[in-house]
Amino acid sequence: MPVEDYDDCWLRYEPVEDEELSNAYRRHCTHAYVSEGAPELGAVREELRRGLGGLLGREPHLWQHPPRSVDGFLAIGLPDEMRPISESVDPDEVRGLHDEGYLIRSVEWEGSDCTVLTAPRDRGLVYGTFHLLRLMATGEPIIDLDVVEEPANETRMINHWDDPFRGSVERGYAGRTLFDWERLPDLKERYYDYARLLASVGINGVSVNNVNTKIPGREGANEVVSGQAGWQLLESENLEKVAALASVFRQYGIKTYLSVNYASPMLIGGLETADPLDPAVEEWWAGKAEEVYDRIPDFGGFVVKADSEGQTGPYDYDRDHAEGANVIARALAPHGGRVWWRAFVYSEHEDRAVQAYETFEPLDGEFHENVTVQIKNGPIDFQPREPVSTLFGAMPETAMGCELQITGEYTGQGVHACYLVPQWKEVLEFDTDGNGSPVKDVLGGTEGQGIAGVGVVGDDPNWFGHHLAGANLYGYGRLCWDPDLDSETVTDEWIRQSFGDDPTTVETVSEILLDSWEASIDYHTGGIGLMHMMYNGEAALENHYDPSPGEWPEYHVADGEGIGIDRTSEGSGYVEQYREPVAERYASPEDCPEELLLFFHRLPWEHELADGTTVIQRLYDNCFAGVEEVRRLHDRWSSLEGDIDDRRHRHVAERFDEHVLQAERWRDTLVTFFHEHSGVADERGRVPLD
Ligand code: GCW
Repeated sequence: MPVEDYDDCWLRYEPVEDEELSNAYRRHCTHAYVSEGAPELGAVREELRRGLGGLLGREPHLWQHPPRSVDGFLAIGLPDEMRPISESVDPDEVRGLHDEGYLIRSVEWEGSDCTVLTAPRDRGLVYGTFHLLRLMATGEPIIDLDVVEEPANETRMINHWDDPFRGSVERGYAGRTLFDWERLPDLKERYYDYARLLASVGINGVSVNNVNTKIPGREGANEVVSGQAGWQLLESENLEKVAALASVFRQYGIKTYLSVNYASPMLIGGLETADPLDPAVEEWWAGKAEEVYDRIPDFGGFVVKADSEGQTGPYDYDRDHAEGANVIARALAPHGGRVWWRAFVYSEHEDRAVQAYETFEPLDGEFHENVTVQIKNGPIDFQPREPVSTLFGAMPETAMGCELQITGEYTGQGVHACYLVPQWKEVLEFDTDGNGSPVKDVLGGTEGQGIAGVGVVGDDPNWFGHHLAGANLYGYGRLCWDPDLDSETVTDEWIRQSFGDDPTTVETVSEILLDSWEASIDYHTGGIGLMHMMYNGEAALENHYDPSPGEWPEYHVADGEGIGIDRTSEGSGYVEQYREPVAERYASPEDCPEELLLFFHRLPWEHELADGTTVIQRLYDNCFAGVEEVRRLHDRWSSLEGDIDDRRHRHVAERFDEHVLQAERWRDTLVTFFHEHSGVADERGRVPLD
């Protein structure tokens, strides 16, 4: 296997400096009795060696039977696999846990302190092992443990937008794709380390290729590199490559998924049509599913982007999305597979926001049981802040998935520090009916539901393009597992495992992360509901990175009168898609949360907000405040020089330099744009700019 040099991220397992703590850890973890058999147990052993080897300076002694002559030991296995567990923990309690749950309990067994780690299934042992090592890596005690953990979401998936063969990653800011599709099925060590990172935060699914399986209008363009495109991963000769990756992920309890092109029956099967109601198409999908499961028995299923941004779909045959998805679902059902059908469909409606609901809500109950409708958190497209999609809570008869974006397409693209955990908390806590039905409960605990996050890794040595962006993948996984975790806890865990437990470092990095999102909203949007004002030109690197409000009049309708979109019943009517009393609150300019005001309302520039400030003045103030905040975070990071290793400190410091300049650029472009339309000067004399 080719050796690559890359970071360990939060799995650094730095030596425990506190002597008393490390002695306590050694007492309990120097000896480990780990059961045999399942591939996951290989992952458990490997992680114990690496984790305890790093934290305690020596690898554990792995036994094949209970060690008798020791003070303390770990017993890791399924309830009835070993006596230290079956005699200490009620097997029914363990079997009663969620399939992916686990239990860690301190017990006494035949005179020894035994830390039991057990679970109903092997992959629970993987998650439990990472939990135990996380406790030690964050300096937590491991005596008197009584941990019982179960995931809130069934599916906790990463959607890669990697273009196989081409090697690029759409909206990726961390180098090229991690997966070397030319060399696969040959494996790389880095694939295992990626699986470790994902499993350590409870991720249990990965779709390995871009949902844009065929670059529309550039037929042949992406074939330039090697004559193959994303949709061709479903071709027989490429399935062994997918199977090889699946064999790595399997060891860490992660299922592999593929993004497929809806016209695959034509592109791969040579059929004349991909009409979902055509028997030959039905047969083709069934045959293809058979072939995939022959090679990958635990394959997760297919992710489909259809009738969206140039990707073909059932509309080509005047079929609806349920008919479109169901033919693939029927093919996967015998194998336990699932279709993740994306609801990111918009085109003809003048208000893009209303379309997904109008398209999918009427189809509630029409999708087969093994179809999950995958819905972006907001009605537009991963903007710094959006209202939550009206579809959540509107399709009780349909399995739902929430799609979040871990890569920062609209929040600074791997250059700006922008921590998205607070955004995701806001989405998951959003009460869909004002009566205690938060999104997290709409999604949680139901077969086939869950969360899919657009991936962030690439082959950069730091994996993420920005060291602080690693916190987004970490936080994403932790929130998928337990959306009740608070942002501060998740942030603290990541910092301690990534940078150590120096109090100043922990406090400062936490502050930088937790304050970065609101700053990003302010300089990218003005902070009161505007969005989608970015450059959308051909230059890929600037695309969605630079400001260009003039390009998108339909997203703000700024003119001499005012700004904002009337989405009330007088306007596009989007607000009526929410249930009462949410709809009523958003429909009133007085009651609508200020941070979303101009998304729901069109207001005069001089409209007075609750504190008497006008809309225009608030826009100016927020844009300037956003830049001030970035400068402050920049200085906070500089103050850590010497506390964090030079390599990472300099890496982040350089990006903060660019971050300040780019934030200023957004501010200056937006305030000039607002001034040109409003003709209203800034009360503080900053606009018009000199
Ligand atoms: O976010 C937008 C991006 C596209 C992406 C698309 C989608 C993969 O600009 O790059 O395509 O949405 O979610 O399908």
